[in-house]
Amino acid sequence: MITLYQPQPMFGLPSSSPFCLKLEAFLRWQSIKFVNKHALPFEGPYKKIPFVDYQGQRLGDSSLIIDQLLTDLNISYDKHLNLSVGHSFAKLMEEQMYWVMVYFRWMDQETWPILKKAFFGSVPKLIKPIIIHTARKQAKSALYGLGIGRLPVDSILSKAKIDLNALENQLKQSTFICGDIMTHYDLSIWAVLSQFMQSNFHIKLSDLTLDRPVLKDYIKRVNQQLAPYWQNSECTQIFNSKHETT
Ligand SMILES: N[C@@H](CCC(=O)N[C@@H](CS)C(=O)NCC(=O)O)C(=O)O
Repeated sequence: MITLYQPQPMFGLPSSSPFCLKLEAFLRWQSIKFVNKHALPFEGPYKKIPFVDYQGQRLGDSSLIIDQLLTDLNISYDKHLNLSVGHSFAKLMEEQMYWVMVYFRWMDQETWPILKKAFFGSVPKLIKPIIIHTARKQAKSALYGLGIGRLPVDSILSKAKIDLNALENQLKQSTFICGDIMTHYDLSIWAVLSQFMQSNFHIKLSDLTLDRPVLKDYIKRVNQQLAPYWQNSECTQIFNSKHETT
């Protein structure tokens, strides 16, 4: 039995972290037995969420955990699938688009108060200002280090638009990112897109996806694949076939 550590559901999604959402989706989809425990990043081995207890060890990093499970459970994909394409787009979403999402959650004056309340609302009053100040400073410094934090907003958005165009063009050619069968790479992509296309936390990035039927249909296809594994759980409205993407 695996213990999956992640924060509580938020913003109309099972997780406001794409990495947690992806890992939970993977465990469910592969019918791997697990229990959810609420935790914060500083408790994890790399001071990030998600992390798991698995076979007596505490492991961090969602991709490393999934790779370990793929090996241990002998899960392999059909040779006709283009796994390199899946890997590349999953990384584009997790290493690039994720940070654009972080920027528009943490640095935008309109969204920051919403995020602050949601993330830090339950922190004790006495330490709340310092915790909030430190967390935002860390986000700002990470974004500056990556370069995104140095760009004007319009440039961040136009770069994100090019990335979404590339994803959309690829998905015009196949049902899922590697071909006709869903892989864990789809879970990476879906989990990031969900943060601004299926969440009730609207950020500027969400506006870029308004007129993108290819991405919307793709999200619905992944939702459909996952829906049977996500019953009797919290925040499952996205798996309802009537749920509308942004
Ligand atoms: N590569 C890691 C990324 C995990 C990650 O960045 N998690 C974020 C939440 S979405 C986090 O814990 N951030 C807290 C921090 O950086 O201090 C993975 O795949 O698990």
